[in-house]
Amino acid sequence: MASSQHNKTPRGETTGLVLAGGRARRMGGDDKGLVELNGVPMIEYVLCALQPQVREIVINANRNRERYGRFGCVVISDSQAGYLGPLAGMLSGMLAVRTSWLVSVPCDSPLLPVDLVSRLHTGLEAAGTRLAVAHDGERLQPVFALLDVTLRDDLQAFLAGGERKIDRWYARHVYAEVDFSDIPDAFSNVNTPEQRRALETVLQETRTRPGS
Ligand SMILES: Nc1nc2c(ncn2[C@@H]2O[C@H](COP(=O)(O)OP(=O)(O)OP(=O)(O)O)[C@@H](O)[C@H]2O)c(=O)[nH]1
Ligand SMILES: [Mg+2]
Repeated sequence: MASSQHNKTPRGETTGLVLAGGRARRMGGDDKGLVELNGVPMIEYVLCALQPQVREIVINANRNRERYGRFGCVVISDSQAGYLGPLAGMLSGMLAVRTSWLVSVPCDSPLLPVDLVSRLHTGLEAAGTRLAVAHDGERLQPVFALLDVTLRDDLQAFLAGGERKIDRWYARHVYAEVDFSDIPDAFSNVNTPEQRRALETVLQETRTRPGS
């Protein structure tokens, strides 16, 4: 077990949550985290990039739990059934973790920034907020977020009120928008078979494998 001193660092106090609980309708309903990019499940790229940045990783999946379990992480399903959207996954993560902070990332962004967590923490501390969200220079990337776990009661009440939209929940809070305009491509995500093929080509050209 890591020492208590180590755990007081931002990394030591942050759990990674990989959101893989969606329906992937634009991918024909395939379970996106398990869809392969050049022969490797998409989620493996995300896990390799995130692992050095956090204390532990939780995978949020609503299908194929056994297969996701083979990646060596805790796997949790949404605490509320019905595919209520990414906020449902974030709440499930916040209810499950043992750290003070949760960083959420989607399973379909294999080029995830290797300094995502440190930059989100820096932005959050500078702004003195409980929530920090990535911005790629053009738009907010709402599922790339650092959350203080004490926000869970507010999120639970929001969802219990029938709300679903992530932007509307963020609008209830003061949050830090953290600038990643120097690396906008790091947020490329794979929603369709065409995007999958295009990213496979990029990965081949740059000889990118998980963890490289
Ligand atoms: N836990 C959970 N995660 C979700 C849910 N809906 C979407 N997500 C996640 O939110 C992230 C961004 O969503 P999308 O890229 O639109 O994925 P998706 O909803 O599976 O795909 P589409 O059905 O094609 O929109 C992905 O990591 C999804 O796994 C949900 O109902 N529950
Ligand atoms: Mg997506």
